[in-house]
Amino acid sequence: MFSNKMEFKETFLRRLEMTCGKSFAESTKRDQYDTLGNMIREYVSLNWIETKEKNRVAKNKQVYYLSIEFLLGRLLRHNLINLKIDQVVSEGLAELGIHLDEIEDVEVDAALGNGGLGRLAACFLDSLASLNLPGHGCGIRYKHGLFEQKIVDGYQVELPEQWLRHGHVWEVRKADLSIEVPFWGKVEVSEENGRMIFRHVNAEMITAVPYDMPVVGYETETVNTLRLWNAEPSPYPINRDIMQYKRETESVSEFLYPDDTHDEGKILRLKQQYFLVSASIRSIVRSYRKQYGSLVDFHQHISIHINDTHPVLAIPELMRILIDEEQLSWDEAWHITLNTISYTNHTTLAEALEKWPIRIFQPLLPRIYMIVNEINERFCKNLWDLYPGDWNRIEEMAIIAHDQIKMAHLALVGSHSVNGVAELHTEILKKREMKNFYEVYPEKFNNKTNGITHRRWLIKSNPKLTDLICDAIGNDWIHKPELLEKLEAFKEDSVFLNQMFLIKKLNKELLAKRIQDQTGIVVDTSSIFDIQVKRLHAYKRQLLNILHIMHLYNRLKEDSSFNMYPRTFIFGAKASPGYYYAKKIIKLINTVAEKVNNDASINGKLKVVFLENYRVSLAEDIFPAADVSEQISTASKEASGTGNMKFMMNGALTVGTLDGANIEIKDRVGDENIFIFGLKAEEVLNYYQHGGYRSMEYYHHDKRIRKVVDQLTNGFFEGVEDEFEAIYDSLLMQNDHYFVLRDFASYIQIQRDVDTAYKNQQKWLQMSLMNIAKSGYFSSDRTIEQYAKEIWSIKPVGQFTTS
Ligand code: GL9
Repeated sequence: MFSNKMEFKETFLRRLEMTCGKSFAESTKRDQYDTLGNMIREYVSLNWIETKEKNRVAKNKQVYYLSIEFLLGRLLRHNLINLKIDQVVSEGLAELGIHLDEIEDVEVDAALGNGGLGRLAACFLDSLASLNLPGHGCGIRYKHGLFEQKIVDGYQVELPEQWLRHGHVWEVRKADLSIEVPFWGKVEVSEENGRMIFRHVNAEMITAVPYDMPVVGYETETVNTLRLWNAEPSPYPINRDIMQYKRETESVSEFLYPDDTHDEGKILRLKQQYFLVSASIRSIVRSYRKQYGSLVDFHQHISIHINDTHPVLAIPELMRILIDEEQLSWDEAWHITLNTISYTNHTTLAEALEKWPIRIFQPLLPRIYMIVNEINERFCKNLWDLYPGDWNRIEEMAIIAHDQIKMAHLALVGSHSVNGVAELHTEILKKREMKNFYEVYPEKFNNKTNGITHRRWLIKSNPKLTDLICDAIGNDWIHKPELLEKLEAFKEDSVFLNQMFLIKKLNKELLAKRIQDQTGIVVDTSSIFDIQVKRLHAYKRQLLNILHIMHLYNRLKEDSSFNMYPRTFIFGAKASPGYYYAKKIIKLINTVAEKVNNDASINGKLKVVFLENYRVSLAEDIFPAADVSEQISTASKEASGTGNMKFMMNGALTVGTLDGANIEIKDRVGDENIFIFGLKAEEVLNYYQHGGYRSMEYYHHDKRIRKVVDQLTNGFFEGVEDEFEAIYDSLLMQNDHYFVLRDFASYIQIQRDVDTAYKNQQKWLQMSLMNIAKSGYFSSDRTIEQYAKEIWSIKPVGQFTTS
């Protein structure tokens, strides 16, 4: 399409006129973005076709990653970088008087996910393609992704997100590959030639239309596929009010995670799950049959991974196809299914464990229910053989009990591999949460510590640091991120350290500008940028952070000689719309910010910023500018965390508890390059099990705690005296479930250590360097290589690197 800058410019201008019907001079930024995006998508289409063909001819085993969320963010620059044409394009555009940054800003984030779990899926796709592995994503094309957050008067307000309003240049609609997904109706059972026949009749069909997106690998010809399903009416609905049918149908792919606290919402959520699973598996089976005919060796050529339990109906759906359509026996079908499916658990929080009442499940998915029931009965029989008479254990482990279907149990029984997402998390699954299952199936359990793609989170988001690294150690680390360790050799190199300092400073200036544009707050770029960005949740303890800020403010007010290095505390967080307590924390952060930022008497030593609408594209500006990374969850609660890795890779130092992947970060950088505080997981779990914690004692015995807790309700924040009662109550009346007060003193202390450490600039930069140097392990390339080898048994497709 183009092989140099001249050709690029010519093609771009011609395409712009042809597709927009305007002259270049008349064109808008959006016209330019659309033109460029379409050009790039077409640029990869040959390799896209080629990749599919290569896989088919070589009969490579393929993996399909089923996920209800893919938090992709923007794709233009990411694709340009992976194709290694970002420079040609940006120079070509510059000669036309266009800044690539401005065009990039036209692109709305594809926010088809809530947080860590969805972003992990997006990082995995990038690593699969970049490692030439035959792996594809399957998800839902939500019309509205994660809500847009506005902060109004300190409160979160949610607006529907509209990423498709102007179309999406990266997708290709493939209506001819649509699949009909059946709901409701009933199952007629008959016998023919000695075989049971199951017919799902009177079903209401929803058409799943695939939209394919190319997933471009870095510096390789591999282009994998992300297939997102759109729900549309089937052509001929019978006996239905057409408008109502259309509305009901389209609602299946309308919103990411609709409210599931009511039965109505529940039905929709379950519909989404089966819709994703059925469309994906049937399209996999369709192309498999085309190539191989019979399904008896399916598991030899196909691996299906379920990202948490949301797609767990993949198990009964595959059973259904193998038994009802392929006419295999139960045992044959079970063998294939078990060996095809693998499962990742992403949390041990009880409220996240999915359970479906039979009264909802059975009428909506009658045949699938029968199969789940049979899986359960066979499983319970096996348990009976293993633990004769142990009713309690069997009841606890059953897939169906007390009129509910437990999705995690189905996943544990119906897959050959179950993994946690960090070492501690996997240990907690084995020793506690899934102890009974670990006893029955020890061989299924394994750990795969999460990772992040260094291509987006370092190369794309921090180009200056990337250049510095390349100048120092060459480019090999891009393909083998563990080679970042070579940076250790620069620990005593003051020129190098000074360059790191200058780059951090520049990145802080960029963020400061953004903060000022967005909030009007002016921040001091020589202050410590101390950042906590993640979903808002009680267990993540943004509350601990803000109470500590209140404490610092009190110290500054009480004692004019209190010596602290100036700090800018930055927050970004969305609260689930129905999560009352989390929303109160957002209001508290904004209330503290208002008070602190407007108090001239503290000489700007303390600033608090809440950045609204935290999302992937904003995150890309935040991580490179951080000095301190807040990873302060109650130990045992954060399964892994991935923001912790993004901060580390950009040279921020972690203030963290021994939770999730923080532990593995500490193991790699060493105790001297991280700030660890607070209760350990064992201690937290012992408190939960045996009691012994009384938050009130900490309140009474530590006047620093008493002061900040009292300030929540004593009029310290004028005009909002009643606002924070729920927070006050959670800390004292409800005995502080997340140990905020228990960890408070140790948090104050570690933050003093941070203050001291930062004052020694050379030392700080060395610590920062060690974090970057040790971050290679946390590339999702390492994670994906482990999945590929240890779970999926897939191999790279013939290496055909272009350069
Ligand atoms: C999560 C865990 O809470 C995180 O600790 C983990 O890093 C990610 C990815 O494995 O998964 N599980 C989970 O349900 N979410 C996670 O972030 N939640 C969201 O994605 C909103």
